[in-house]
Amino acid sequence: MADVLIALGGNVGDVRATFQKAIANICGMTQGVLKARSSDYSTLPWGDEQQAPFINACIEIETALDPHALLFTLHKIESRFGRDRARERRWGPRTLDLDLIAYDDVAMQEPELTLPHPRAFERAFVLVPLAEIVPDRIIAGQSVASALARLSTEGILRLPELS
Ligand code: PH2
Ligand code: MG
Ligand code: MG
Repeated sequence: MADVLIALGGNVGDVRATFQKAIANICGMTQGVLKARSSDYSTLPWGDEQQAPFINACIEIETALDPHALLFTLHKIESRFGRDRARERRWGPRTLDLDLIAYDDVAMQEPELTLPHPRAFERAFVLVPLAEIVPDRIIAGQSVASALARLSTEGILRLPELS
C-alpha cells in the first residue's frame, strides 16, 4: 500500500458538503483507507483574485492503486461533482479540485503527472491543512512544517467542524 497525500479545493457550491462526499468517493473508488483528514480552511483566492474565497483541506490515504490509476480516479470524482475542465479558466472558479501532492517517496515527471506536486510548497492554502495532518513528512527534501514556515498564512482561516 502506498501512502498518499491529496489536497482538496473548491469555491463553487456547497464545497464543504462536496468535500465530505468526495472523500467517501476517494476511499471507495481507490479501495483506500483514510488515515487523516485536516480541518477545512477558508482561503483567499490565489492566482485570480476576482472570485469567491476557496475552501481547502488535505487528506492522507493508503491505497494500492498506482499513481496514474489514482490520478484517473481523482479526475473522475472531480467530474462527478460538476467539474468541467473544458469550460473552466486557469486558476478560476471550480466545484472541486483534487491534487495529488505526494505518493510515497515517488519522484516522477511526466506530461500528465509530476510527483511530488511541483507547486504545493509555494502555496500556503495547501501547506496549512497539510501541516495539520503530516507536519513532519519530508517532501522533496524538506518537512511540511519547515516549508510552511517560509510562507505567509494571511487570509487563511480554520473553519469549525461541521455538526
Ligand atoms: N485553486 C486554484 C486557483 N486558486 N486559491 C485558493 N486559495 N485555493 C485553491 O485551491 C485554488 C486557488 C485552481 O485550482
Ligand atoms: Mg489545484
Ligand atoms: Mg488540480
